[in-house]
Amino acid sequence: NYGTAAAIEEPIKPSVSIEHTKLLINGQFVDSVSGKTFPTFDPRTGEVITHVAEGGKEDVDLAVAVARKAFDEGPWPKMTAYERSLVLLRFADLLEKHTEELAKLETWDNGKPYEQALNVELPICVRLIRYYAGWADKIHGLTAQADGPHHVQTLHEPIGVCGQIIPWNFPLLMFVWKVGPALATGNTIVLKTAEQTPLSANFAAKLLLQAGLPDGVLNVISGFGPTAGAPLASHMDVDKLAFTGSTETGKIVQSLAAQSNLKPVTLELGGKSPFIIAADADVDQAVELAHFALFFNQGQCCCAGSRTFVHESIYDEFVSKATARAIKRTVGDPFKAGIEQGPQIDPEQFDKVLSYIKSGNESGATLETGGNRIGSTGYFVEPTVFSNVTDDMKIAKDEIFGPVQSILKFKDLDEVIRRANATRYGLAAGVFTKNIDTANTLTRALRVGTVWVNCFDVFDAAIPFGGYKMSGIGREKGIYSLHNYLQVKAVVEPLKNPAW
Ligand code: TXE
Repeated sequence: NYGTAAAIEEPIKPSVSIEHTKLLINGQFVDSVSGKTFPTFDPRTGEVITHVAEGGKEDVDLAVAVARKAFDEGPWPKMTAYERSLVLLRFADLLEKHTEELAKLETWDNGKPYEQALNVELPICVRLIRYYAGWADKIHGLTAQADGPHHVQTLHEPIGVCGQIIPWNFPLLMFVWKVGPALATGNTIVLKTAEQTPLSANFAAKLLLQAGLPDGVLNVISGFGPTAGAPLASHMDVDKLAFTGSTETGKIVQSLAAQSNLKPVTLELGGKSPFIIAADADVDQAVELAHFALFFNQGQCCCAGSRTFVHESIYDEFVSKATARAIKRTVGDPFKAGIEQGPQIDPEQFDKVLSYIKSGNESGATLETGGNRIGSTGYFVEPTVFSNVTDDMKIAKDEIFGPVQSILKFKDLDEVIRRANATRYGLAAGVFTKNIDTANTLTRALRVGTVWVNCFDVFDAAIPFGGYKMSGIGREKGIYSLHNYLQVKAVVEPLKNPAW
């Protein structure tokens, strides 16, 4: 019963005002040099929410020059680490104070359930900023033993001006994942938001200014990939690039970085994560977790458990229960209480998801439920389940990025390890079993950046996240993210009296 989607004919109007639609450069919200703007849309209806300034190369140049000055002349990198930590702590307090407005903007611009934005994502953002505030004054180098009569120390210094490009699936979360560690370590930033979702990051950037961030330390450009993202990736005065998005665009930005000034690049890209359910699993619990692993955030997660591997002994029961769970999923206006699934982000993603469903049907997978658009406005897709999916099908190989669960059958552990690893991606995996040996075997054998055992999508600030293979380079969150934003300087001094 997908009747709830009818609610979108009368979309709930969010009670939040949109104040920041311009580019943030040097502490001021300004028009773009070209004066151009572009619309951002409500995915529930496809209607325009507002127009935002469209940044281009000239704006990126201005923002980088400002960030360069703020880095070279200070005060940010030269402030005490404690003062930087206090700015981040005040920012976290402000995020907490404005949680409802931020969550409303996030749902309006992105379509994700408001309850998810408010109760899950915003608290994670606040916690992550506090986590990196805690690191700011705990960054220090080492002393090393040299063979000769030398005193050797390492200084861990900020890397400089950081270019950061973020996607639309978790606009605010991606914003804090990027700026948290970069600011804690004393860098300055030019960040480009995704063209689909510019609103919440602008609001959050304003809060950072209120928290005491000096002008020019964080500059935010809204705009499109080729015209605003590419000039940032290829800028000669950007010292480091961090990107989250598709593997295809990841290749482009890495190549732009290499062809310009060889700036180091961290990439967090796509995935096709296996979720492996062993024969001993409690089927009801496995169904619920596998459902969450795939359908969370409309299936628009880089780490979505999008290949559900189920042991043959429980396969039929699992398929029938997973289908029942998908049918029960509440889809509708994401501002409505109790709604689990809102619309896909935009017409491109909506068409992409429907075309993969078509491909699943054509390749011989069994469509258990779903498969269609819901309603006639916005980008709502029925929760869809395919069984009898085989490894060679496109739906088992490509990142669909939508609410489409593909259930595959396996016989034994060696076989599922081989099949789970037979992909160009390596972002994450889920393992569901009561057997510790099965869990240990799988956690070691899977070539992925995160293995969630009997859980999924646990995103504490301290847990590193990133991919093997074509899912990316480097890790975000935790202590690991700090390394992306630090240079190591070796300082070598002769010892006058080597005996001491
Ligand atoms: O991604 P893009 P899109 C995957 C997912 C999705 C597909 C396409 O499968 O269906 O990617 O989504 C900027 N130079 N993910 O087209 O293009 C762009 O403006 C510099 C997985 O939205 O990678 C945006 O800010 N920048 C993913 C950002 O890159 C460029 C999240 C991401 O957009 C650019 C999103 C260029 N030439 C999509 N072209 C994840 N890892 O979570 C685009 N951009």
